[in-house]
Amino acid sequence: MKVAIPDLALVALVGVSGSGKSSFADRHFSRTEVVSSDYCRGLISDDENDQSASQAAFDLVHYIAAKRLEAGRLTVVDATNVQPESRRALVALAKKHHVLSVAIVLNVSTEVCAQRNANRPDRDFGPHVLRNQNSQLRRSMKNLRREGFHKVVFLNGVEEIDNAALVREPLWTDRRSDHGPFDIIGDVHGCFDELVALLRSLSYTVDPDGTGARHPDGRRALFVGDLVDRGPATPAVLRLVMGMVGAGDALCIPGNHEAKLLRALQGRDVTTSHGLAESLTQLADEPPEFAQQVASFIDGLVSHFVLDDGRLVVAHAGLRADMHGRASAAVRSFALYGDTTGETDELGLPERYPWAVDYRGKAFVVYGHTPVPDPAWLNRTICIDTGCVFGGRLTALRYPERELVSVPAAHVYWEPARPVVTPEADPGRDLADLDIDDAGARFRHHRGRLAAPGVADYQRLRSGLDFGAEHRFAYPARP
Ligand SMILES: [Mn+2]
Repeated sequence: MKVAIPDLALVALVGVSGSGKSSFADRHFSRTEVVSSDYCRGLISDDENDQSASQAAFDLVHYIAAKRLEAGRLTVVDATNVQPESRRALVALAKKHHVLSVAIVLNVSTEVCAQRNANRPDRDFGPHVLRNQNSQLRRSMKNLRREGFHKVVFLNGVEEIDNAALVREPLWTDRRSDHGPFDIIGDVHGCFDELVALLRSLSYTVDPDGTGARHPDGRRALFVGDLVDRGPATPAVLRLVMGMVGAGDALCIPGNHEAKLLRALQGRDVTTSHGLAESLTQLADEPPEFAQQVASFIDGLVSHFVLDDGRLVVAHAGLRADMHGRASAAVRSFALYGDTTGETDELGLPERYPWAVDYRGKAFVVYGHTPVPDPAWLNRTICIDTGCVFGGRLTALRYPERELVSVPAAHVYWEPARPVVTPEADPGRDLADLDIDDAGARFRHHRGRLAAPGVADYQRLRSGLDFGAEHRFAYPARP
């Protein structure tokens, strides 16, 4: 039986004493990947069977597992895990470190387990222990999926356990082996003419029917999401991008506008503000199967990509370093919507933390989502949404060259809800809250020059961030 597990995950083995967890772990994982409660009990009390050391042993199991997950290492917890509380702690640990959780149940008859334990002098506990574990396991098996494990695998009987073949699969976000080169394209928002112009200026040949485009040197476009809404030609943009992705000429990640369009196409109840109504109207003029194709295209998009040996991360709204290549609802939410404060401002727009100011990761993070007048590198991050639909420009970042290429918008297709706000116009906000000296020490320009930051840099940053039609950044004082 083939069992696929993600190559970054917290794996909980679940089974009673004598079900063969440790030998299963030995066969399928390296010694350092397995954190065993017995072993940790021994580390603490010099006796792997000293039940009085169990609490301390599990503290240690969780501590080691946490350190491994933090480091991005697959971690297997070899313990009975037949009690809901013990599993709850593991699911929480996986969630905290944004990794997937897998439960592998070794379901072996009590007789076999009792027999195996009888052959081991160190396991001289009474039959009631095994009976208790077994009844806990029976009850557990029904609930595992509801407990929050991403994947639950049942191996029933000795034969199935012995014949299991584990296959490690990379996460969908993991494109580290893909080295590009890429032309990373910012928020298009239905601006088809500008997209075609940008692709041509990047030397792509665009098919006359608008169903594909390719680069003579095999470069690929990489769309940062928000292809749709507000602009005049959302279906045409989708047709071209879907064609390019299908032919291997482009990659695409989703933006918040795709996520909402998908919910609308699925018949869910959504408000049609921020340009969604325009997309739905335009899609209504297309053949019905096109909307279906769009829905399945969006549904298949992965929250973000880690590329080029981990040197490049692309996410619609950016991504904190500790979330790169990870998988959780929080990662997806950050990648699509950014780091929201949970507050809204006087226009009912979400307030956001300027995560890039605090970014200290090694990977370049390229993102869109928050329109800026001029893309600028900040701590190895760059926003390339230059507000085309608001009459700005459509911008691409060529990677690895890190050159910016832009085409101007032909029109103002959508009035921004919020005008450009400069610090002078908003004196109530104290730039000192940004801790300029600290953040500024890492303020780099893309030509590799370490620039001394000045208020001007932050004015540019601020005015850019405040240009967004639906976004506003909060500048909380640092603790
Ligand atoms: Mn967006």
